[in-house]
Amino acid sequence: MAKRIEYRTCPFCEATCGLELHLEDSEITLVRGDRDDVFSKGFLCPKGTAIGHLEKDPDRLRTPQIRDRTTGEWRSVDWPEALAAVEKGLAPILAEGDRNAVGMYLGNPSVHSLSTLIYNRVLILGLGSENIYSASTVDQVPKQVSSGLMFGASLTIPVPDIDRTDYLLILGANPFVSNGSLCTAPDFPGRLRALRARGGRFVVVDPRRTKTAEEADEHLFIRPGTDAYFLFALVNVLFDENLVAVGHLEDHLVGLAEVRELAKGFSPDEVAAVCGIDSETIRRTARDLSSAPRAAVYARIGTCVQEFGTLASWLVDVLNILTGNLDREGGAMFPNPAAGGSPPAAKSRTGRGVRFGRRTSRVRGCPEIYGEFPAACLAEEIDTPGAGQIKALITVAGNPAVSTPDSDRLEAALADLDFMVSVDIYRNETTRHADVILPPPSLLARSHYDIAFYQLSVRNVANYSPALIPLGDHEMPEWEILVRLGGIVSGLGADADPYVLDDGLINMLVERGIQKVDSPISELSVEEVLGHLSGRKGPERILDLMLRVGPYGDAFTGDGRLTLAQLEANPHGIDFGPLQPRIPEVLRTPSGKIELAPAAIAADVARLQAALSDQQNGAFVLIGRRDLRSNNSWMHNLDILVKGKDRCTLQVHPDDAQKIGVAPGQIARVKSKVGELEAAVEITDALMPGVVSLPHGWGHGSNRIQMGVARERAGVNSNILTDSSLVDPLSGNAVLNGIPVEVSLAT
Ligand SMILES: Nc1nc2c(c(=O)[nH]1)N[C@H]1C(S)=C(S)[C@@H](COP(=O)(O)OP(=O)(O)OC[C@H]3O[C@@H](n4cnc5c(=O)[nH]c(N)nc54)[C@H](O)[C@@H]3O)O[C@H]1N2
Ligand SMILES: Nc1nc2c(c(=O)[nH]1)N[C@H]1C(S)=C(S)[C@@H](COP(=O)(O)OP(=O)(O)OC[C@H]3O[C@@H](n4cnc5c(=O)[nH]c(N)nc54)[C@H](O)[C@@H]3O)O[C@H]1N2
Ligand code: SF4
Ligand SMILES: [Mo]
Repeated sequence: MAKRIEYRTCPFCEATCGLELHLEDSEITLVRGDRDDVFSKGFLCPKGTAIGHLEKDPDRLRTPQIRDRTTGEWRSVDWPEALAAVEKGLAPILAEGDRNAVGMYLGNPSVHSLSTLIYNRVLILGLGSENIYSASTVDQVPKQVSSGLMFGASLTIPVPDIDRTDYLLILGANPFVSNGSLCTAPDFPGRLRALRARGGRFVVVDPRRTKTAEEADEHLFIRPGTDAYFLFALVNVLFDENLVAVGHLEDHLVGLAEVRELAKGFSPDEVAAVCGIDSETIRRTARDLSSAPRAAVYARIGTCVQEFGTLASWLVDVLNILTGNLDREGGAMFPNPAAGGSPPAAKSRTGRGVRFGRRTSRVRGCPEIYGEFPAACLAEEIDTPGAGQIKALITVAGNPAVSTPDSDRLEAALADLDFMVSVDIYRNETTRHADVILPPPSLLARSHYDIAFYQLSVRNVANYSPALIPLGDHEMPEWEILVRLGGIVSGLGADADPYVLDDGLINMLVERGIQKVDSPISELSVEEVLGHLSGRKGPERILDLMLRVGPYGDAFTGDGRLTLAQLEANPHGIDFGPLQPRIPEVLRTPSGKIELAPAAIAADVARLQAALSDQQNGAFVLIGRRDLRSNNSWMHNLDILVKGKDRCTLQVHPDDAQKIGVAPGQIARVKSKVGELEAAVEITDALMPGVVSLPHGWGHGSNRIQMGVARERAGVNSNILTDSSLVDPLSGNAVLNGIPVEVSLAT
């Protein structure tokens, strides 16, 4: 193998940048942005550059680990021993007859991996438990709920067409740092600068003057958690000033009159004080939005992890629709991904829409959303005795002990489980509670294709990265780990042949693919399709199927349209061009139209209205923040990313610092309803007065973790302060921003 250059899509965030990797045997010697990547064109960020450091990190687990419950000691074991231990731990619990006794938590990186995206489903099916949790409910699920109700499917989410728009209103997102979310756009900063360079404008609404806000044409400070009021007021102005112009959407929507009615109680004058944005600015923003030739409203996590997350997410698209900007160039558009998207609807153009609450969580009665319960309910489902209690947990690529609200309670609950197994690359705050940790192989030994994020992409592109190095001696492919776990939980046993199970899976998928309404392969037999797919196994075989039945696929005709082999021949990716209008073919609602005022959402407006009068001022509220060199909780063990000055600081506005009596560098005590912690103070006028900010994902102080670098720069876990009893009722999403806190000088 020796020295060579290979190309790979970076899996660390949603931007899908192309990396140019210089390899010497299995070692990365240099990382650059791939200038020929059809989408990222050479852009990369410090996290992408750090891939070599992650590969080399001595703390990254390379062999399965077992913890001795009496001594607390960990030892490396081989795969048969590890899997036997998992079987021994889970089998008796499942044998008692309650599938719900085993819960599962799926973390964020599992959406960034081809293997986990496909095979987590297999594991969930095999497990048959209702206790499924994921990072979605500390993140974007409000957007999935509002989009599901409006457009008919959970990932039918419009993305701002930032490359062609003239005006972008951004709320609760900091893409100069995060590189974008629910909007896959490598070099998001460059794209926003290009927007300004061509004479367009962008406006940022955020309680903090972020890097994105600094580069914007205008920044509006907003009180945390009040976006739904602000957005409703914009809607109110559009109706009030006769600026509603749905244009080409006219025949494709229902509920316009209801929205007009719902917005009546939210005039700029009524909401200005609560939002901290004066009413004239609100009116002007509504006019700017409506008069821009092409405009889009884009909102992200700041508008989701709050009490009115679904309402805010819904209002964003209401605005895109009322200004006629949905589904048109330069507005907010629906991608048409090469794999995994919604194919054009059948002729009737109606769908089943989405349904929630088919069951409710045992302790709190939270409705199921897209097959999951809120992560905010996980601790209580473990620590509350009774029938249906979670006794064992499987985690895949997640660190809920740091990432979900009321961490102290969850950590205590994890410590109390009868059995826990984690598929993870580190022994961290969560996985230290496991009995067995099963590590996936080196990233370079895994193939990659971003099934999830091309569904949310500002261009239709496809890029596949093959495995670049062979599996190491003690490594097991990530998909095989999951299939083996599936074998265990479904009673087939740890020794069930994963390749046989995988053959069963592809058979089922092919059968379904053939039977689908309007299937492009309805004329083929299962055997014929399997024949075309032979030569591949595991995730690659399934990906090939998905690509070939997708909108650009060859449908096994060999006519030159898309196959996995083609992507293999194009290591810089294939560009299918800018987004195209997709209404009505993309709609899956029961009416076949855009549901502008879904009943569940309309019913929640009363709660928003009621809260308008009891908004209290005075207390401090806590928000989070991200840093370019962090990735939630798990990249803090790479020295290259964490070196330099302390980033886990409590940011305080100068006026507030004076009130509290704290100076830069002093330690402040921060106390919420559920917890308290201490953090060093950083004083900055980038914050709105009354708002303090602490990043999430830190708190690596435990000597039971095996992350030497992270432990030295432990920081504090901000989710000790967040309250798991607070969720957005429509989506079950946790409230992680706008947390009332008391701040004082630590004594
Ligand atoms: N207060 C507050 N809390 C937040 C947020 C916030 O803004 N504020 N943000 C929320 C958001 S958006 C998210 S997405 C969640 C994230 O929540 P989680 O997904 O629970 O946490 P991560 O920190 O992403 O942890 C990822 C885990 O995956 C492991 N891992 C990394 N790569 C791999 C891999 O290739 N395979 C496997 N099997 N494991 C791997 C890591 O070691 C780590 O244990 O945090 C949320 N929590
Ligand atoms: N460098 C880096 N990149 C990342 C991650 C990371 O940890 N580090 N995490 C990845 C993940 S998992 C995700 S989900 C994405 C998230 O990507 P983004 O959504 O862009 O996330 P943030 O950078 O946290 O920006 C959220 C903004 O919301 C603001 N905010 C807080 N409360 C409110 C509010 O009530 N209203 C409004 N309008 N704004 C509010 C915050 O001040 C912050 O600036 O980033 C991804 N990319
Ligand atoms: S922006 Fe995201 S995808 Fe691009 S290099 Fe950085 S972490 Fe990787
Ligand atoms: Mo996230």
